[in-house]
Amino acid sequence: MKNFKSKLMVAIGICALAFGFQSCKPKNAGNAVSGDAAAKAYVAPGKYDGFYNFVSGGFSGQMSVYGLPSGRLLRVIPVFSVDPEKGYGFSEETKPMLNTSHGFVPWDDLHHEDLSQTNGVIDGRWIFANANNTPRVARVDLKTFHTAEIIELPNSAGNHSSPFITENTEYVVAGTRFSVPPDNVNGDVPINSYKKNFKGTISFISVDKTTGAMSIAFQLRCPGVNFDLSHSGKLKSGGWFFFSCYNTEQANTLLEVNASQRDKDFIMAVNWKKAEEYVKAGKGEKQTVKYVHNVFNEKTHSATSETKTEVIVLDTKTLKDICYFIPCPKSPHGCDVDPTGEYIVGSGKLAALIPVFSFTKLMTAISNKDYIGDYEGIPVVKYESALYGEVKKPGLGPLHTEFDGKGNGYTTMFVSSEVVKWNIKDLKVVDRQPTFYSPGHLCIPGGDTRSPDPKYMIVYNKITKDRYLPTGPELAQSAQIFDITGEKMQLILDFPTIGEPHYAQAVASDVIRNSSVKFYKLEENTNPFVSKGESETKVVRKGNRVDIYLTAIRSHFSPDNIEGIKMGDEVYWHVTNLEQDWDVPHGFAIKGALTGELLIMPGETQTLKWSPEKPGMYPFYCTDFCSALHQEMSGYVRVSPKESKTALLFSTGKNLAPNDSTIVKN
Ligand code: RUQ
Ligand code: CUA
Repeated sequence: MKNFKSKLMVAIGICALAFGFQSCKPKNAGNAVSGDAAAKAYVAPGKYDGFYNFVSGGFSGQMSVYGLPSGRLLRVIPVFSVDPEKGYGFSEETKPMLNTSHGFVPWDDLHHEDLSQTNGVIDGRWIFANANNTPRVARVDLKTFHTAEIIELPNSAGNHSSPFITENTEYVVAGTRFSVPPDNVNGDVPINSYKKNFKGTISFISVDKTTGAMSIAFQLRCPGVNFDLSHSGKLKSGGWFFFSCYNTEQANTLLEVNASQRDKDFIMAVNWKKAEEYVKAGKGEKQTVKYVHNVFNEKTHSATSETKTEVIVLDTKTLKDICYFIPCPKSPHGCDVDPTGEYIVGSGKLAALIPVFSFTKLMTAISNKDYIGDYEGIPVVKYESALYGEVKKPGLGPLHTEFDGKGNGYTTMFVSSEVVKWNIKDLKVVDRQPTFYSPGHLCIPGGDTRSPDPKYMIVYNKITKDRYLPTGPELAQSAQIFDITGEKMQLILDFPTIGEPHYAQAVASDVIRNSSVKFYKLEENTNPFVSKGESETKVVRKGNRVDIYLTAIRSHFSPDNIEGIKMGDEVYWHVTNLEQDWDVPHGFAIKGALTGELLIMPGETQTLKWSPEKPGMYPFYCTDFCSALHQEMSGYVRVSPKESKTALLFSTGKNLAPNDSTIVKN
């Protein structure tokens, strides 16, 4: 309660400063929608949206895909959390995707996404996402909208400033939010030895140009601060990365007070080309660690999980010319780079202005050694020497900025609940519009790339309050679409989101939709348990392991009568969907199974593990309404006591030989 109060006091304090004790929230939410808004958001039935919007799911651990401007939910992609709807994390083939050095982790907190780029332009191949809690980075393949790969990050905790990519997707970069003792030393130390023992780490994950395969190229060992957000440079600043840092006080308790002491924290500028040179020159230390790398194979339809034991670490204290600190007022959150690569915007959560730094000035300051000192061995550039200028009185609680490529930045104001458009050259506010309420991230298609596609801007709000019909204490979070084709931003639609949205990205639908996979070719299926036709189906017992090779096609399973399963058996249902047509998945569920269902795409094989709990009759059925006779798509499996003599039998379309004593007589 006390904490909440003090937070409130800070907020009210800032409010009072800027607005002379007016209320922070807009007086009356109303609908704030005017004129032709409905027409602008309307996508006629049967018509496609012009954009895909990939929205992080926050504590749902998933990513959702919306159409813009309609706000229609198209898909939820399971990434870091198990998903009983799709069987992700429940099927034997997908379980390894959620393996970590801590074991199987069925959940995470997904905050940020970044679409792959070629020459600074979104290329529609992959989208990367971060797991905040158990540090990982995922790659989702946009041909299939499936999670293709997940890599764990050693020496990290609270993988928040992640994943952000370079202009040609050479690297995905991930900075740790919590500094912690490195993995190869004893972490069993007093918490108040923070200043001595805790370190920050930034990971550079390389991405294979053709396959997208990720691997940790190197890590930077940095001072023990909290890295919050990040963006790569572009064009002239292309070889650089920028990270916002807070808690430069290095507090280890009551951060809301103790990490808000300094007037300025930092943006850390990282010369990654230089870091690359040091790695090539063998300047990195090999550190023994343990992390896991999981890869999904589209031919076997199965994931494999591999444990890695080594990482290369560069020490930024001793290796000069990699990192520089730029002072940035007050607990910066967002760290954004404009499309030209010249301007770097830091958004101090507690600051009453937005500083805009100049890359050119930064370079001059560095070559002139225009420093005010150093912070743990890293030079601190003089604020004024890197500063292009400040946006004055932009609003309260600036968080994130995106760009329209026409010379404007758009910044969300968490405390004053608004989005503010400002001109990058003269730093004057051009327009401000209320949002409902307390916006976090925002997104313009391509808004963090060299070439934005500025038709819409979407704002993702943290608080929904009175925007929707009440649904108990918890309301769906709210996104709002603004038309930004004119000088003034125009609100055109609200839509609810899955989980809590943080960053989101959008791209014109043509960049992705034409390469979308429609179904998997059955002849290319190399899952070891595939059945390529009904003639290949079988039930095989080895000790107490039973493998059931099953097929699904409209509208039956083969086999659909199975007897001879016994108590103590471990049963593996390997279901192959024989369909070779778009949009004909089959589902598979069996009574009492302690997992989810399977949802099997055409041409795919997925496996459900089942250990029956008691003898009896167990129906199984298809869970996806696949044809007029979907309700007929079912079967029975008989489970007998361990010591019974019930023979192993399976069939489709004919009755099994009567199995004697167990026939129920009336
Ligand atoms: S955060 S609301 Cu990206 Cu996790 Cu800023
Ligand atoms: Cu297959 Cu319903």
